[in-house]
Amino acid sequence: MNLKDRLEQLQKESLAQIKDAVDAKKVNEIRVHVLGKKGPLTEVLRGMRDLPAEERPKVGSFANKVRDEIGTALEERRSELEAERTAAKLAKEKIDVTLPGVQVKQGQPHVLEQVIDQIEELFLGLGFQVIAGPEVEEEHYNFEMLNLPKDHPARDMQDTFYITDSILMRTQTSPVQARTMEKHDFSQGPLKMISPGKVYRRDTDDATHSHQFHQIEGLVVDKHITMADLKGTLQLVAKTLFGEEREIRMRPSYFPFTEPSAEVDVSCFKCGGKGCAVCKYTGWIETLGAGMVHPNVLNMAGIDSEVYGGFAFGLGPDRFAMLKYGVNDIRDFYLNDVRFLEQFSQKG
Ligand code: 2NL
Repeated sequence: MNLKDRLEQLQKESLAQIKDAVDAKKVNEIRVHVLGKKGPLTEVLRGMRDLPAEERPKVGSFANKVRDEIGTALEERRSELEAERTAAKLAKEKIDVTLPGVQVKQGQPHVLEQVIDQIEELFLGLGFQVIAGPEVEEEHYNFEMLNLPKDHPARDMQDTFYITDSILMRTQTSPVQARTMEKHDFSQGPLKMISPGKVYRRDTDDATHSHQFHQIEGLVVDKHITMADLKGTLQLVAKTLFGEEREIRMRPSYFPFTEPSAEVDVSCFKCGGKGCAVCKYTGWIETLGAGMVHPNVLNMAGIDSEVYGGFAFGLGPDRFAMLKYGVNDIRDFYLNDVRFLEQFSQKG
């Protein structure tokens, strides 16, 4: 076969191979094989040495043409394959922007926080301060200052988490009031405060007891404070939390830090007072403890009980929330199972 025929054959074979190449790697293999130093084209060109001088330019120029055509075909196939690859990749990566997105769960304040917030709002509106204090407290502020002397049964080791002989987990939020009374300057106006927060009792947890729960205590101290002020304030608490139609009644009771003391009942929000399972067929639900601040408590805080008087009350947000939402196990508030908590979502 003469050189020209060999070149034509090489051209035909190469172009066919290039057309059939399935990927860039194959295209490159063909390039290296056909155009490379040890490839057939180089070999054919080397054979030109043996041609008569007058034929060399013709065959040489044909050889160049064949090489250029193969080079162009290689480049075209390469870019064609690359375009195919890009198209396939884009088709695979296509996203459907009309698909629904991943649901982001919307949280909300814990149900107890919601109840506490509502009470805080009410009292802020009445010009009370909201004051927090330490949960690890001195025995002195938790007990002595509240007229609970050393031998008082409420101070029993059995009921209180003691940390040392004189440091404990507060059993009520009243030490915050005791600390505030000590510091209060009556030339600046009356003392009006609530103290919401966590309290601790050495109790075995069950449906109605938790070793840690919440309390909100309120305290007003000024000249000429009467039990009517107390009753009006508690009336407002009952209506705010349980509805405008609610009434309250006060029954005599005993607390070491108030005298006189009262248990406060709210007319049943479920039956309106006619009697039902919620109020145990009495028409009333016990919700608060309250009273006029004991003179000893005022005097111990450095306030002259001959001049100043006050009222105080304590309520349990846990109990309020249980009543309001029909929760019958206090532990549900502290297990933090989202399926329970998300039932108290505030959104529409
Ligand atoms: C209840 C009873 C009460 C108080 C708390 C108080 C605080 C000071 C002075 C006088 Cl500094 N009293 N707090 C008064 C009466 C009752 O709580 O049953 N709470 C759930």
